[in-house]
Amino acid sequence: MTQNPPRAFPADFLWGSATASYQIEGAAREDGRTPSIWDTFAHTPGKVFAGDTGDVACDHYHRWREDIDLMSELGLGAYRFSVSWSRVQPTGRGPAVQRGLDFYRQLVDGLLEKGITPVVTLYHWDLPQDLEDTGGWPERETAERFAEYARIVGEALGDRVKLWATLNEPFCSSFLGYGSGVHAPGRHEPEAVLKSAHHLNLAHGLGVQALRSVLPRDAQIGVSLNPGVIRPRTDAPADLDAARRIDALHTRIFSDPMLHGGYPADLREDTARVSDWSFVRPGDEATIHQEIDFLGLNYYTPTIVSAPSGEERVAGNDGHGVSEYSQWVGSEDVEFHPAPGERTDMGWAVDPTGLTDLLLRFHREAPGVALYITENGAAFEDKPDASGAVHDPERIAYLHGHLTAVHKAIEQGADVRGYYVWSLLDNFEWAYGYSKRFGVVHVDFETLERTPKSSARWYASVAAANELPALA
Ligand code: GBH
Repeated sequence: MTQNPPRAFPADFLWGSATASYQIEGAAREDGRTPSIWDTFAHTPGKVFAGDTGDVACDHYHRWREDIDLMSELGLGAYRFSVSWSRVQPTGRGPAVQRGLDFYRQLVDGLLEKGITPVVTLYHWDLPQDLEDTGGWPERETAERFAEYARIVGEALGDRVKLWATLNEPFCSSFLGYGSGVHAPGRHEPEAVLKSAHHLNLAHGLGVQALRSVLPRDAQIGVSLNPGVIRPRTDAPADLDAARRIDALHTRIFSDPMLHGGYPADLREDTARVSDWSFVRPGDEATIHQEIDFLGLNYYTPTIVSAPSGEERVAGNDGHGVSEYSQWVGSEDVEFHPAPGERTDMGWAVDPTGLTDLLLRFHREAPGVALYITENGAAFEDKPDASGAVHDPERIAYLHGHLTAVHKAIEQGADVRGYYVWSLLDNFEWAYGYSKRFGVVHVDFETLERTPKSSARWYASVAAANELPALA
């Protein structure tokens, strides 16, 4: 058996962990916070597994000091978290709530005291319900409100936070929120998928402008996307075409306007019977096309597609729950196939080669833009043993494989500056509630006790060495 040689990472590589506000904070009705679309959705019977909600979640809102101590003990150098819009600006409009901003200020100060670099994501899916009530992301006004919110948070934290991302995975907000409906707000409106994608893009562009206007010059501004790694099942032209269509919907609908200044022509053609795209106004594509300092990439598993074959298909399974509605507007007949290989508890195939491919794609497409893996990780059924310890060798193997894949991309020239494991804590896994555990730290959802899993110790040792060991 050949052993992998140890692999060193670049100096200054950031080793971090990531979370999102609705998934960990709880305190849903405290200090002036109003409901977001996820509060409404989770409290709607039948939408989330077992009726779980984020009302308490990991109670991070009250236990943030303990969580910072955990990161510090593990020696994690960076922490990516998101801000709850409705905690800071309760109706999504108008003046900010000081207590909301204070929470994030304290958190940031606590991180900085321990030498942990904070990375703020402004929007990780929890739109203030009031903004959904006036139409949500399919309405242009929502993008304008986002820019105002971005400025508020930028002004409040700009003296301390150097890394800023506008959105997390706009694909999920639009395609899963307004298409398949497995995410909040749970709507099924084909044209709204495209409109919301456009307004999320616009929110990004306007948000970058707003941040630039209030942040110091050395602030690094970017976005986290979850581009699909779409693979055709065969080399047959019809399968290649299916892959092209899904790549346009999953990835290029965001990355093309953000990085290259315009929507792909093939996407407009593929969706012509759903929309004439008249919601794109002159100048919008230029607004979306802001210079960014980094591109955050979230990766979990590749997607295998084919042209319609008449075989049984994995209908509407978006990897976050099964819906009878397809989110693939204009390409509803494309078939999705399980990727080969070992699977995580989400049913997602473990395939690190997709991560190397993804990094190299954007290394080529966005030369000069720093890359971060802003999420990567796996769900497994982790349980404490009799002694209370949690052993998760599958997660260690997953992380080892994917960090090897990151290193491969770096060797081939990709400018990867950091990696954030998803997630620091087991948390509210959206439509799956608390049934899926992505944390490197185990959370007992009865007692809220945190226990680092063996993967947390392993990851800490990699971070400390700045080098990937051979897998024992
Ligand atoms: C991320 O979403 C989230 O940012 C994070 O909050 C979440 O907890 C974490 O991952 C784990 O789920 O079938 O082609 O429609 C990842 C969501 C799941 C979206 C897989 C794309 C398959 C795409 N992704 N899904 S498709």
